[in-house]
Amino acid sequence: MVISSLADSLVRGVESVGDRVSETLFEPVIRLGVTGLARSGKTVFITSLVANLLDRGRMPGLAAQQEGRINAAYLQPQPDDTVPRFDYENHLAALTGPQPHWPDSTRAVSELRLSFKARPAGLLSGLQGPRTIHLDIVDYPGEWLLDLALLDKSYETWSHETLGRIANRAEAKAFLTQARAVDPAEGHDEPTALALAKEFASYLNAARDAGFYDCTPGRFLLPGDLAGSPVLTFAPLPVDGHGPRRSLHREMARRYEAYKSQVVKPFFRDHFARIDRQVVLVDALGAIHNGPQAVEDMRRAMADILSAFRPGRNAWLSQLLLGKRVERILFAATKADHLHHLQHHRLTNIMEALTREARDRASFAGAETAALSLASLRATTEEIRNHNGVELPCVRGTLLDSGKQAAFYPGDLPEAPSHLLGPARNGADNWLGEDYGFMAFAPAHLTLRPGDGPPHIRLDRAAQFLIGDRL
Ligand SMILES: Nc1nc2c(ncn2[C@@H]2O[C@H](COP(=O)(O)OP(=O)(O)OP(=O)(O)O)[C@@H](O)[C@H]2O)c(=O)[nH]1
Ligand SMILES: [Mg+2]
Repeated sequence: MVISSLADSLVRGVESVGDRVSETLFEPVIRLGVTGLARSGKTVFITSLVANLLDRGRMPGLAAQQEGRINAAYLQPQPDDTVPRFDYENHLAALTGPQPHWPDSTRAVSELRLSFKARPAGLLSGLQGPRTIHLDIVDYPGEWLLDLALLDKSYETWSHETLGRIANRAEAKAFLTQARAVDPAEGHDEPTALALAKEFASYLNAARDAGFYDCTPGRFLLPGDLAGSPVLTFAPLPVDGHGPRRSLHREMARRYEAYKSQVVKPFFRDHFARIDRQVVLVDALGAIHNGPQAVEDMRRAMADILSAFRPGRNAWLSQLLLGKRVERILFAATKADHLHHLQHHRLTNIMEALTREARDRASFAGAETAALSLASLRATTEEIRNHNGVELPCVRGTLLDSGKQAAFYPGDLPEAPSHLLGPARNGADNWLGEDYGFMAFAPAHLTLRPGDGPPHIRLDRAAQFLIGDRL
């Protein structure tokens, strides 16, 4: 343990000296991390952000653009040769082609480099020519951040906590029955271990689909080329003490440790430790639609995610980061085009309240944080409809399942966020007096003018907060 953290910090030290030299002498690099739980809108966000940074006609909120300082923006080969490239062209073609559709779900880390030629702001502007600034965007699943909590826990503690937390979940029933039927002190045999791991993975998938956020170990959901390998063939078991040699218990504990050192740590070392700016995408409207429990879950997930950015609590991560920290974190509620703009400030208020609570809960100090609501790709138009003498602010779009046009009123979000967050915290089963609908819209047909990116809501403000000060 001591040796590995020393080695890690050495590598990190050498890297950061290199980073610093190239940053000050040559071309500055901003590494922007984009994360969020499954289906929160990461792929659409990155695609539309890049398209709108290349063609900036709809980015008035980006100061460097407004001040006419960006001479050019273009895609370049990314710096990391072993990380898959973010499939920008295909995702953009899906969203803006003749038959617009949402891109497929993506299940791995990926990266894209966008470079700017921009003149510096202020006094230097007239004196210096344009500089090149690189923006490396890294897309990774939010579940991988939640894995950080495993590093502090032994297999026994993790088993105990996990089994306690999932005891009453319908999705976990089959797994729990199977886990109770084995004796962890018995000798290890591979078919038993495999069967347990498989059932646990299907529980995690069902839990994620049901809207639970605490679906770790994260790699069980996105195994990629680790599928079937021993680091993903373990599960929590009702264990006591340390278990006899060669027992199922010992072997499970060994694999859990291997997962930590060979899956979790490399992710933090290779990707996370180099991020300067971070956006956390949250499907807040989806959670509100799913009810108070889902909102409470989302609040906890935000706090847990934030605690990964406050490495003080984790000795290994603090060593790795050596005082370097993410400078800005944006929590963004996605898919705001499901609401008429009259309600947008209410969604933003809810995000702000959630972010504040997450900061308090993680007793977070460090990075600058902000919250806003946005739509990466605006799929609706607005209209006011009269319903029984009441004017309802609606949105209109093409329904995803039937392809028909429909107007939709999602419900009246409260002016005070506490009217939602209070019941959520107090364990209410449903919202009193109000139902919040959710409708899946297809992306709209677009005819883009030259120089314009795809239509969005507040993507320019998100970009200004995340990178505006460095352009
Ligand atoms: N109306 C609307 N829907 C959106 C927007 N962004 C995302 N969506 C919806 O959310 C879904 C998920 O978006 P993705 O960008 O694929 O989400 P993701 O986080 O990359 O999802 P995974 O790769 O599965 O983790 C899309 O298929 C759309 O249905 C938006 O700006 N407006
Ligand atoms: Mg994706």
